[in-house]
Amino acid sequence: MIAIKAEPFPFTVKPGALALIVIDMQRDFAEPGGFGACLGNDVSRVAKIVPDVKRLIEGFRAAGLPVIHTMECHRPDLSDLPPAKRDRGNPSLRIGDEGPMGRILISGEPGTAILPEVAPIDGEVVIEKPGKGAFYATELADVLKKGAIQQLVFAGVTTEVCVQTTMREANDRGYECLLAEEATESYFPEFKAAAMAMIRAQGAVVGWTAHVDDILESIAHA
Ligand code: C5J
Repeated sequence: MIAIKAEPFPFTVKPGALALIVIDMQRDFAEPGGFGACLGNDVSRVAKIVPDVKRLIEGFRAAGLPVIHTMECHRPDLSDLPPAKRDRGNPSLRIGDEGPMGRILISGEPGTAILPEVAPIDGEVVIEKPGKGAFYATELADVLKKGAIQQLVFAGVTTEVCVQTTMREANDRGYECLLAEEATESYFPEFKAAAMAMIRAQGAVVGWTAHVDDILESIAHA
């Protein structure tokens, strides 16, 4: 039996049932001129986790375990962008507007792409999602069912928005969820800390948290 050292207690790995899901590691959230920066955020915080996300991905690939990537993005005609999402807040550029890396958060645009260091390789599933959660209006549930996946390790950004939303959706659907601490980030350190604490509270009410080194050490034997 393989168990990952985790909080609030060890995460027992089910053979053949574990996958990594990397949430929204896109240029639009990590680079100046993208959506994250247009909202006034310090995007260098996201860029800093790239090496840890990369080694987690490489560990899953080396162990022969599936890696799934998500991208927050919308159709060019904006038909999947509710006005309530487009009009929210006061960004310098809104979703769909032309920016320095192409149209903000639009499928196929340069800025919407996953960062090259953590980009998918041939055979890996990429889920394009119009919402914060990766189950809403996507094929993710079918992909997981087809792969007999029951457990998900989470990485990516941002911890308290798209990562936490997807973890909660997955938890309600019966998946066991583990968040990789150094491989996730928020624009707000206090929100990351709060999300980590909320997830593992009350005996793992949403899931577990663990260090990247401990996950890699365990999956090398999975
Ligand atoms: C946000 C995300 N924060 N990927 N998206 O708007 O977390």
